[in-house]
Amino acid sequence: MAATAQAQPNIALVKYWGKRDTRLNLPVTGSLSVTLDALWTRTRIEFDASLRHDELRLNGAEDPATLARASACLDLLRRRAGTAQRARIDTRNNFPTAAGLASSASGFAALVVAADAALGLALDRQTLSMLARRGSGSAARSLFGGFVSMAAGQRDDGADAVAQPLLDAAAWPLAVVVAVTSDHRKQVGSGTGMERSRRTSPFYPAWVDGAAADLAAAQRAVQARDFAALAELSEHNCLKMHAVMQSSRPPLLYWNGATVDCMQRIRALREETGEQVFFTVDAGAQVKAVCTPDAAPRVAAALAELPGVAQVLSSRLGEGARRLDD
Ligand code: 2P0
Repeated sequence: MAATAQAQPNIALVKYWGKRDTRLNLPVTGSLSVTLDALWTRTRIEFDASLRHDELRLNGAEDPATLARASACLDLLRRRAGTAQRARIDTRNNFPTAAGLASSASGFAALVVAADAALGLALDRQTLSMLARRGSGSAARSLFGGFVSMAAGQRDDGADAVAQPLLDAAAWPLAVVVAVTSDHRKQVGSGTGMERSRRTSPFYPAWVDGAAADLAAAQRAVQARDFAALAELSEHNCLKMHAVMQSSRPPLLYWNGATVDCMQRIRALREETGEQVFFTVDAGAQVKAVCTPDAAPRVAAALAELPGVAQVLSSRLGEGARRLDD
């Protein structure tokens, strides 16, 4: 009744920002992401009949908010296994938690894979993706490696709101350089922020209207391995999402000065020195530069020298969530 799993965060190039059902965590729009390799969450779970409550340690410390979300997700797996046993969860990230580096994506993907193994359920990947989505919308994508497509789905029960693999990491081995400009927890979480944008941003309807076309164009760019097309589309989609965030009331301004400096530097590297690189930014101040592997050391050096950049992390694209030996 114990198992360990590892999952890596994913970075969305076509973003998810808005839910059509907050209880089932159903997205309004589809999304497209790349799964990383070097950043990971490792989670060990042990079901124990003597426990009265679930217990969770995140990087060695108790974390009541994460425990509540993890328990709710585990209930879905317990129901399928026909057990009420509580679990001891030990989860670790090798990168800053909840600072816009998608720790909830890798966290819930690792949790469902570990729980599935510990309970002997042997669920298929689509079902695991659906269960991870209930924990965190973006986690559905971390079940798969390389380039991943997430459907908005049409069903009210969410059975078709799942991710699927689009292209293997080996088929287009890009790199991602992350410029960490803040390691503080973000002030407004994604779920709260999305609801605020849906209710208050005058740009939200336009965001939803354009999403399907952005997703289709990004899928074509990935299939054709067309870097320039993917770069243009990804930066457009990212800035459009931030326009929705910033026009919400009260505003969601996740950037700091260094975030903007990184975006400008990345554009200059591409437009003035011809590097194959583009940026994307999520609900946090970190900047992710997607580039060719040969460009990665130069991109990392250029970002590291900017004031306000505390740390630069480099990663290749990686595999989906998987079980580890205990
Ligand atoms: C994404 N983000 O597509 C977008 C872009 C942040 C900005 O998915 O409420 O933590 O748990 O479903 O998955 C972050 O949102 O939100 C996210 P919930 P989640 O990656």
